[in-house]
Amino acid sequence: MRFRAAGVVAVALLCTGPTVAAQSVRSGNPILPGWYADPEAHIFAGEYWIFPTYSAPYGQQTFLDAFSSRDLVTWVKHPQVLDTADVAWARRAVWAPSIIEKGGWYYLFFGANDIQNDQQKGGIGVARARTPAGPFKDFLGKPLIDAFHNGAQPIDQMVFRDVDGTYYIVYGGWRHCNIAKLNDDFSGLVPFPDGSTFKEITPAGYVEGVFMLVKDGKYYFMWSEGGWTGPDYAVAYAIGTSPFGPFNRVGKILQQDSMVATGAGHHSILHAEGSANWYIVYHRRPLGETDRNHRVVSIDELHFDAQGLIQPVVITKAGVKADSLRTSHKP
Ligand code: FUB
Repeated sequence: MRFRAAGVVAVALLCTGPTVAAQSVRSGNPILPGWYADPEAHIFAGEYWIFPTYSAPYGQQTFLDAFSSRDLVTWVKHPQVLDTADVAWARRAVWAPSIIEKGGWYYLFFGANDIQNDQQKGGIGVARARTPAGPFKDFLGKPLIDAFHNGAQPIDQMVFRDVDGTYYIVYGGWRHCNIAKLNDDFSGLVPFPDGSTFKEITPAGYVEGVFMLVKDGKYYFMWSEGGWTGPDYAVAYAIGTSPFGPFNRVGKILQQDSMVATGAGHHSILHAEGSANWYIVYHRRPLGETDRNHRVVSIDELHFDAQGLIQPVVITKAGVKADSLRTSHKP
């Protein structure tokens, strides 16, 4: 099913050629149809992909849809790439997918069941498939992380590949964030040299929704803060010299705008290697919406200044210009 955002602005100037007209098309916001949240955006095999949480009451969050695009404007829905029917231990609250390709497999890490204590079954699981469109099947038959460590609820994971090729999982709700090292086939965790498996790297203000990237030797640690059910949900960030921090808060980069939307948070960053364009993909609540689950996925530009600081994001209804992977980016 192909979808173009309702707000798509096609400013095709009458006397210009097709190139200018194509560049004038904008994505509009939101970019995905329906209620979705916690989007993680990627580029796989020459296409943009977004993996969001299906933002419904917990009992209905039993699957994940994915979306692909060649230009950030037209999105194709891939329904139910993961279904709890294929994950014996997961029954609800399937949240915040994080996906990474390795060795011909796509690994999808997800939270399930929203466990409140170590006696409950659930946590962070791994499923894998040969294509980003799935179908993803449970890889371990049990959660990868099934308990609280350092106070972190096992949700909101992100898999991060460091510049030396080491893969880490960073995750955590309830105001605590841990980092752990993944083993080669993502079937388990490898203890650090000091014997610990989970290291806490929580910056001041952290609530949930961690996203990490490395750029020009700087480790950017971003997170969501405020309550996700309210208007003040926001994204802040810190910069460190390694994935272990220490991460000192720099400031907020994404928040509500009373003219555009409320509750802007739980984001990811999208960037094609060699491109000058950086994007932030996030969820927000349309003006006037107060239902906690009525969240929509949007995209806007992200800018770094000359010192590498992230400039506050201007959230928009127009979204971003069409950006075709085939034409605009160097390999
Ligand atoms: O979508 C469910 C939860 O809401 C996520 O895990 C949190 O980060 C918040 O966005």
